[in-house]
Amino acid sequence: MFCYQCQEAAAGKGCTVKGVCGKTDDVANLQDLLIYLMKGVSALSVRLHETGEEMPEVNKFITDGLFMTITNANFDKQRFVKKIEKAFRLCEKLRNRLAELGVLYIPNHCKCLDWKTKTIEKMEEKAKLVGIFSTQNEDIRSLRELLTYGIKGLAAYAEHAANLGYEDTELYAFMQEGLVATLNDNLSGDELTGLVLKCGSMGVKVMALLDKANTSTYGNPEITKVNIGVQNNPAILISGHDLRDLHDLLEQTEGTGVDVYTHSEMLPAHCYPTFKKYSHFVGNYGNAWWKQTEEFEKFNGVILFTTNCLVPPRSNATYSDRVYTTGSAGFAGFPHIADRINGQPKNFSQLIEHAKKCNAPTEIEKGEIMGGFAHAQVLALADKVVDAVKSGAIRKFFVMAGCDGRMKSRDYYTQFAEKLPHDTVILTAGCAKYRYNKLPLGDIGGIPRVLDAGQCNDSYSLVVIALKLKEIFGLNDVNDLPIAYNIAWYEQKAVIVLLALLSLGVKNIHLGSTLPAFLSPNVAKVLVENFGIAGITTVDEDLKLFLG
Ligand code: FSO
Ligand code: SF4
Repeated sequence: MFCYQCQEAAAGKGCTVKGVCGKTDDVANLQDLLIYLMKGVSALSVRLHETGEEMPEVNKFITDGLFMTITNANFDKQRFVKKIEKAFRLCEKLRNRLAELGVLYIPNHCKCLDWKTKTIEKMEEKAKLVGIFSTQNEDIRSLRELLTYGIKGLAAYAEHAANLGYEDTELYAFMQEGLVATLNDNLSGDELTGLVLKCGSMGVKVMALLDKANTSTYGNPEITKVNIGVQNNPAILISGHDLRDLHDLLEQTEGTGVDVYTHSEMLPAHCYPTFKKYSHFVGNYGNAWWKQTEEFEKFNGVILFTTNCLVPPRSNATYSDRVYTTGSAGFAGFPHIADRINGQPKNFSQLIEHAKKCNAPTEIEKGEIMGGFAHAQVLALADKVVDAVKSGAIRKFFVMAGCDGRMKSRDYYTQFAEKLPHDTVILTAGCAKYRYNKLPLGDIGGIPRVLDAGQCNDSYSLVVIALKLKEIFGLNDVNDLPIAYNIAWYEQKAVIVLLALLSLGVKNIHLGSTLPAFLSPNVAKVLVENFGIAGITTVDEDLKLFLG
């Protein structure tokens, strides 16, 4: 195996024996094979689009297949085998339809279109030949992978929006065209860079679509204090990002005596008006994803993963028989709740019956944290915020959105937040917030010093806020605002968020805790020269730099 798609890539280079994330060699290879086959399916599908037709089944397959290969989403070998078999069937179906339409020539014809097998052994053999190193040139490889990872992030957000009935065929078309572009040996580095930037603008589109899906369905997030203690009922802990799954679960647990808590990235759900109505939706349990192995032991109840970040349980874990997955998430041995059929709710009855037999959660902390500062809520407070900036009460905003991770070096973000001067405000989104959202950082004239917009996809909210402030202050350039960007990344959804910010012209973003291993020195140089992207150093040095 070779994988370097996330921030934890072994030794800052890539995982070769087993993923630091826990992904095994065979699963990593099958993920490579699936990506390879999805390029073939996409080549056929793009050709079909040219005739004015499309197959919704293919859009769903590509979106879901990409999402399943994101870091920490799916570790279940059998699910990848099934997906690979589905790729063969879809190739067949697309070829037949194209033949009916008289289309025989497929540009960028991928060798994967000529390869097929029925055995897992042959899949495993083939997988070893189609990984990242099948592109020889280091810079082209880097750009192809950067594009692929951006598209994976895009797919994740598109899937959440689609689950709520919001779709945009342009996004599906771009995912497929982007995958096909990675097969094209005639594309120059500049052309691939152009596609990477286009991927960023698609990122803005998908986040806007998901924002519309979430807020039209569940209302605009409101300032909310979220309980982090526990109650006495047995409970289900829901993790991941999918709000439709949460909604189905809340509906089905109502009146059963089973409480529902959020974990990690599901925390912001408490701020949506629709979800606030459920009295058994009682709070958030624990912290960012990587603390789950410790926290799930104490939760005592049933755990449901709707997406990443799933950490394989230790061999002596006591909670392994209480975990379920659904959607793109998967882990061999954890029961998987099937997809919804024709938009009908998923069936969570198995989890609910299981939860009833469990003990109530053990309290690990007490108190409340505040959230709900998505764009509508912040813009409702715009006058207050603008006055605070004009009077000098707020000197600078720090966008510290992104992801958390288990590396010790991530303490940087806690210390950075602690050492920020009292006339600064942190704008956050994503699980990065857990590094400082429980610190007593206070407020500035009633404006909390940590404004949490929500999940990583709600970084879109931060963009809306920045653009509105630019307008209010009559500036021509978003980079003239008193906003600094000190972003923490971990996996591929953070890649699409970063590309989206670049496509909006945001410059001088600092990215940590380390720069991506998949950036070749030349590609990194392009990002530094054109966008001022930089890494992080020490808290004190960076504070000096940011505060000028
Ligand atoms: Fe975090 Fe995981 Fe939301 Fe990611 S829980 S790391 S960028 O999946 O998606 O922020
Ligand atoms: Fe390594 Fe990250 Fe790939 Fe997992 S996803 S194998 S940790 S680079």
